[in-house]
Amino acid sequence: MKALITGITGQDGSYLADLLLAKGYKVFGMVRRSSTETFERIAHIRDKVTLVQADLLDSTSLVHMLRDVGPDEVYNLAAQSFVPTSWSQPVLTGEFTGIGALRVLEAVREVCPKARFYQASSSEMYGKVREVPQTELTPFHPRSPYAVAKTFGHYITVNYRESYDLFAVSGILFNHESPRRGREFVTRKITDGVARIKLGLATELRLGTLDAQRDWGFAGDYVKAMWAMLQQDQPEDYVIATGRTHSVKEFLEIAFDHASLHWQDYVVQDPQFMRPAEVDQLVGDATKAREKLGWEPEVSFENLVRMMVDADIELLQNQR
Ligand code: NDP
Ligand code: GDR
Repeated sequence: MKALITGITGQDGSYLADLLLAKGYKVFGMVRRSSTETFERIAHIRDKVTLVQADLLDSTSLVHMLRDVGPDEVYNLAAQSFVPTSWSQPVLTGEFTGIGALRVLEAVREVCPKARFYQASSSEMYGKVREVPQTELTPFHPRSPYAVAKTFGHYITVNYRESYDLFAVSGILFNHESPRRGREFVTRKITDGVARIKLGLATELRLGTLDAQRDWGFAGDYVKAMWAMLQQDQPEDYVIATGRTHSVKEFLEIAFDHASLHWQDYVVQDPQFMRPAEVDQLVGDATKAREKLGWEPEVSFENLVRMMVDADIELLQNQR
């Protein structure tokens, strides 16, 4: 089996590549041209995957890539994925995160319509939530240009499935984190901050709202659900979540406590990290995934936080 992953250099792409290699897939990864390589997260599997240059903005490059690879499965994980950047670069976010998904779907329809397609949709689409917890049937109310773009990506996936009979599915994933998470996202920002403070490299940690709540899981668990969705008889959409919600404050408490520190001594609230619009209480109901995919999250919230703190301390110690 051949799988193509867009966004292989990102958090999820790297975990998905690990999973698919372990299952015996030949793994191809789409990478965009850059003056410096961004292959840190796939350094450990660099000789096991084949990288192909293409860009979400360039339809021709996507068509050529699919012709060269001839994939059985396509996972579209590439996107501008940071919510605050979507306010400062809304058009670019729409192009990458929204229309980018359409370009990949169009290329699949033209080149390899029998390939199975996965779209990385997001709980951010629920935004100003209509019900708690959220299911596959909960209406969307996106609250950022990122979420609006993801909502387009979601519906265009559903539309291509219904219009062209593609095996196209959308995974509505709630936040998932790991030691490979980008450092600007709040979880990694905190665990990196704890590690810096613990090792005497920083004296404070500047954050936005501490009352925000999220349904946080472990990325390594979530990529298993992506794969499982493409192994079903019928293409359907699934919510993937833990069903539990925690505040930024709770994350801080566990992370600092794990390093024997008190967060109140170091955390400073800074208006520059506040958002023009926040989402409400995001908490997912993954009953369908549990029943149909047999999927369950394995890493608890507490263990996720501790895993990330340990990894960041180790990383910084090794750099000394
Ligand atoms: P990351 O930000 O870590 O990775 C994004 C990837 O997209 C990178 O590989 C990046 O490449 C690539 N990319 C961005 N723009 C382009 C482009 N124009 N052409 C080609 N590649 C591009 O995201 P995650 O791994 O966390 O998330 C994966 C997907 O899942 C994203 O679509 C995200 O929006 C979505 N999602 C994530 C959730 C989460 O909690 N992590 C939850 C729900 C959805 P480069 O290395 O060159 O920058
Ligand atoms: P999110 O993740 O917006 O949920 O999107 P992020 O970690 O950026 O924010 C989570 C919450 O924490 C609050 N917060 C801060 N956030 C950041 N980044 N930096 C801070 O200093 C800070 N202080 C408080 C935020 O206000 C927010 O409420 C992630 C991305 O991976 C998306 O691509 C994905 O679709 C969703 O998760 C599900």
